[in-house]
Amino acid sequence: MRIVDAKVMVTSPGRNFVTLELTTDEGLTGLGDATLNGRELAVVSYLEDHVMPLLVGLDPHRVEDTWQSLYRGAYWRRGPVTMAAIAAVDVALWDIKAKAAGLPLYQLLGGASRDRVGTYGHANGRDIPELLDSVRARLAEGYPAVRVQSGIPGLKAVYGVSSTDDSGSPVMHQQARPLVEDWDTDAYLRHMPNVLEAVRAEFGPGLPLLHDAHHRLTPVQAARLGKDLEPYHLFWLEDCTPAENQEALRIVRRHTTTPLAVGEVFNTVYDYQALITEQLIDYVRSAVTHFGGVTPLRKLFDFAAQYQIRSAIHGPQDISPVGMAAAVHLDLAVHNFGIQEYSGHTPLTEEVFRHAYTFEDGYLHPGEAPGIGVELDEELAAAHPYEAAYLPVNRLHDGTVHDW
Ligand code: KDG
Ligand code: MG
Repeated sequence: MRIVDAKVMVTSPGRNFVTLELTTDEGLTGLGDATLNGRELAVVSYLEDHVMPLLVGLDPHRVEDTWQSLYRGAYWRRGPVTMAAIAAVDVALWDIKAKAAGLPLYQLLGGASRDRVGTYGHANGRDIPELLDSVRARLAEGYPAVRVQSGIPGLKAVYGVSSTDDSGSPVMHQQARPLVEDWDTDAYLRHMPNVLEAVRAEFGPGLPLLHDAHHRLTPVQAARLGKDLEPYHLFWLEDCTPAENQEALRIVRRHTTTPLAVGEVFNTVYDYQALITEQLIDYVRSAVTHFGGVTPLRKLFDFAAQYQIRSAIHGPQDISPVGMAAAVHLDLAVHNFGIQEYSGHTPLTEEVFRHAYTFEDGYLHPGEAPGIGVELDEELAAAHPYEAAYLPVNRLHDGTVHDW
């Protein structure tokens, strides 16, 4: 079998998604997600100008070899643009291989290690009463675990909190420049224990609760937050410090038993090296889409398993249903699965990307369709073309740019 065609499509059924499609001489097609939120067109160019011309004529069964040649062959390794492009190729090749075998992808990854995949949903509120309502809504939808994000008194805008969208997805502003949000770390650190206290008082000790600090704290601030939240027994505290500095987590870890989750902006195993070998974290959070695909993410999970660290694949709405499908196959197959982030997609997105994976009573299953189980409606996708959209930027009260 040979690859005879490669094309990349950008569609915006509510937000932008980048999809690679590979076609073989036997008529099989494979899809891969290459969506990099707010920088989509850079990945399109990387694929169209530098990767797709190299794929035509290759044997699609050579998944590992193709991955290695794209990673090592470019000389310029790593980085989100490169790894999103490689991820799309990797997932499209796995899709073709599994379709050729007539099996759902999870069977090629060793088969199911569990019956269904547990998820967490997002609850947001501008204040505590609104957050409690949002947690109630997630529980009514069946979610077994909930991430809680709350507005902070004195701040106009807070990450993850939208007045129009209760799904928990960060707001994308359809305009030429990013919106500016405000931030005050002291106010946040004072308020978060009240938030968790109120949520625990309302929903009891048994509900797994997560919180995302979104890289906004210094190591010592993160250590304080972890300690202050210990009475509320978080499932995890996510991205407490800026991700570039692995050593920061040593300080945090020394001071708190709150479990730590890191990695949604990481793109290779090297970003995790000290975090895993020194057991500084409890969950690895990379997305199939941003980590170079199923091939390296499987290796990361196996490496993490040696240190009792579990998987928690990043699954915001800016991962397309193609990336989500690949994630759910991995979730079902790996032994050290932890939890899957999931907040669904808009009805229009679900029409553009028809998928075999299902979400029932808070649990996902990849389905039994051969491959990753996603079909793209190209006509509908083309009817919703790319729209420039940026994540907000974050500034302190004096105007200084802060981590987002
Ligand atoms: O594009 C940025 C989002 O993917 C990110 O803000 C979502 O932090 C996030 C999460 O945990 O899902
Ligand atoms: Mg996050």
